[in-house]
Amino acid sequence: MPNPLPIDRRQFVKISTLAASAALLPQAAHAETPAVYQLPALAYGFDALEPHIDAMTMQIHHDKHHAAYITNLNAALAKAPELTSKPLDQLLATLPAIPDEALRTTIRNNGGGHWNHDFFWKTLAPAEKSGKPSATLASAIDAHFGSMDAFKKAFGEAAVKRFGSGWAWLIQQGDTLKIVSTANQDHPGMKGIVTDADLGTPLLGLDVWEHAYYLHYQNRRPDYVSAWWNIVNWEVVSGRFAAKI
Ligand code: MN3
Repeated sequence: MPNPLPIDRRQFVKISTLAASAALLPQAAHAETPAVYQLPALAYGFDALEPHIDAMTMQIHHDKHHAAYITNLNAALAKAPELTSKPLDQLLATLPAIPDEALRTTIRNNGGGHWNHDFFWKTLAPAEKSGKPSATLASAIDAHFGSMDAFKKAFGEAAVKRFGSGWAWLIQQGDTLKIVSTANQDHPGMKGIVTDADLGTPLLGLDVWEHAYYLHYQNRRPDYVSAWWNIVNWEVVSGRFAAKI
């Protein structure tokens, strides 16, 4: 008499595994969704930061430059889907683990570009909403730099002295505040690239690429840096700081 069982155990295990995989599919697809990066909308109009940053600069900066970083990042990740499971900040923190040098460089430049710009837009506000640092952040700035004016001077020097394109940053490292600058689209969290140590959490970042200011300020980067203080969103910056203490 033939075996009445329609499937043997090995087949059953295989079918069960397939069923389990199918059940997991929607979850897996969901987990991958954030890796397809999209251009975030600004919380204010292109002209909202005038006269400190002009509307055309904002529009080109956001719609063309930032968009291009995202397009290039998505194109790179489409060829390396195994990298899409990591949130962007973790991907940037583990760049040396990407063996393909061309891919690593593309993600360094464009992943950094996306992260830095997303952070930058959120750090800005129309001048009438710029506000002030929280009391705890203000006292930490006083303690680390002597005064708010001394902090602005030191930060401005880091921004102006960054040769070529790059960023100036205020970083919180434990209970210490530091000013650093990075080249190109490098991000302070790029371990093994920008730094071997953990630099901490960026609180404030200033884009000093010429595309950020050239239409209005031309070669006068120091004027752009001075004007930029008028449109810092201190509520957001203070919130980043408060979240760490
Ligand atoms: Mn830029």
